[in-house]
Amino acid sequence: MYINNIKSPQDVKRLTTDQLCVLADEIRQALLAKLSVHGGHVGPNLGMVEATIALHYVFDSPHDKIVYDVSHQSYAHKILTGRAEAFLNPDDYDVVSGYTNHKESEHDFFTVGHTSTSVSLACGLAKARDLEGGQNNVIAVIGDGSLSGGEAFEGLSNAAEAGTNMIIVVNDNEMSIAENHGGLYQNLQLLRESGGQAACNYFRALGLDYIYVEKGNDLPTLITAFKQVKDSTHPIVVHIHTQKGKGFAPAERDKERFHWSMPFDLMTGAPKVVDNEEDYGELTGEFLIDQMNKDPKVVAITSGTPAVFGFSPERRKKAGRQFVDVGIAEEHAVALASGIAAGGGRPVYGVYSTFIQRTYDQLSQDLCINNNPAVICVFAASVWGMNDVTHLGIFDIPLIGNVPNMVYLAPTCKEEYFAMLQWAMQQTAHPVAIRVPGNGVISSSVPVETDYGTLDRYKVTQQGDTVAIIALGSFFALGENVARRLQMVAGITPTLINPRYITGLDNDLLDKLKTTHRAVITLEDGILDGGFGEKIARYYGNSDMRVLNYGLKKEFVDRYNASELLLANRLTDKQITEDIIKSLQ
Ligand SMILES: Cc1ncc(C[n+]2csc(CCOP(=O)(O)OP(=O)(O)O)c2C)c(N)n1
Repeated sequence: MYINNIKSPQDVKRLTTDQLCVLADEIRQALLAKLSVHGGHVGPNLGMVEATIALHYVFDSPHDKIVYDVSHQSYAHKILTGRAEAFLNPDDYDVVSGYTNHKESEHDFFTVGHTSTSVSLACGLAKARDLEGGQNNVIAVIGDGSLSGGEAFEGLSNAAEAGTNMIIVVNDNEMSIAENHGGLYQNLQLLRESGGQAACNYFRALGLDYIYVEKGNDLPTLITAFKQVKDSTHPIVVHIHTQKGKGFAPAERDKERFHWSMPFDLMTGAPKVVDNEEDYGELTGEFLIDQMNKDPKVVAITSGTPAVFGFSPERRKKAGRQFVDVGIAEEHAVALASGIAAGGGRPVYGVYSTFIQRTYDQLSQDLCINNNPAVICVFAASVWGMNDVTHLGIFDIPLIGNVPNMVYLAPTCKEEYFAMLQWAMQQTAHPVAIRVPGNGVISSSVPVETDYGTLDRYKVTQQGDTVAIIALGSFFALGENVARRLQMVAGITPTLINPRYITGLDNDLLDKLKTTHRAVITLEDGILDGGFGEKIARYYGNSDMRVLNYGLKKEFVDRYNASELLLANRLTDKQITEDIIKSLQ
């Protein structure tokens, strides 16, 4: 086994081409063995095995610097740069992250997980090298899907002007997570079909040099191509045509399903665990298809992640032109939604909390200054969302909640979520974002309102005294538990409040609490700084009311255990109750 002897890229360089081909097979087997029990990005990594070996064979990492876009395709890179054990030894599977990680290896230059940034980051490394008079190669690897993000264009355009060494490997496997969308893909197709010879060439039009490699999974061909561009004195694109999921038939067949997968059966590809629990993505997709049938002006928008709100290939087909995938273009999606709303349409943009981080200016400028009634459903916005440091969903409250005119709602259960969504889609007075609960689908028989048009009215769900618990969205259930425990332990019947509106204060209610309550507790499923609870604390600043704010610390946590993180932030009902009792003494 060659794979066992690869401790660094130097060991790759010692192998013959035939041996490298065997190494590619071994890497593929190791990836499949790990991913089938651990889960992870299957298709992107299987397709990049040969290109990664060829890169490390030809270039001299870390002197030459390879920057991976998203870096979800960097598993083979990890294997070749001293981290093979994390793919060979089940006990070590979690020693490495699923993305490049600057803390993990000198061969990883950035910790990233969002798309379309590699060319910009590499431009920066190249600029720093040039300022220092360095001689190394800088290589950006970027997928065809990630080219649809605006930042990729910005990077390419800037790279074209740099005039020094910069190699951009475009890994074209003809897929984003789902199928690609956008005019750019006609040109990539033309380039593939013409063997890179077509006169109309996106990259050349920007001023970049260009070569095409049809056999993107053929090691000798890749080695020849990379040798050709090594030490280039100008920016050059190497467009390689690869196969997503290469070498595993189920992943070659169903590329979308195997972009990222939970553990699966190695023979059939079937998932090992079938999750039959309701989820908000599926429910939202179903709801929106129904709304589309009733109203031809309803449009669902995604930026390259259709599954986030249940738009499976079947639902996309059903929705027809009432569904738009803009590519991985979050900024455009927000502005597009604003435009559709301005034109009288009823847009609903479904997006993960972590990816809407890109769009602060579009939210503010394109959407909210213009006060257009677009609707945004924000998913995985929770401590129980994705837990990679690059994909955290705990920063959206300060981001979205502080833009004037925005109405950011936090439903606490399924019934409230759909009532809010229905209202948001019918009204024309406000841009509305909805923080889809992150604590699983909870059904409640408590009646919910259908009209949320009188803004910032909080709902008192239990009237008590002394202590008021204002429990936002997915933390409402935690608030209920604290209320019960406080009753049990201290005999206090607290007032329990579902604030519903993240973006505003219910001044009347907060004032009323002053007469019969000594402490107000706020709970939010996100970072505290700039968040919801701080607004309440500020409101009571000039009063005798004690305010305890509960939420997460502002920090970049990585691959955390949610229960442990909650405990570390004193976010269990027991800890909170203890604090309340102490503060009343
Ligand atoms: C800003 C941002 N939006 C969405 C995503 C989710 N996402 C991860 S990979 C991916 C598709 C990337 O496609 P491509 O660049 O072609 O790489 P491939 O997986 O096909 O190798 C998407 C949409 C992301 N990581 N970052």
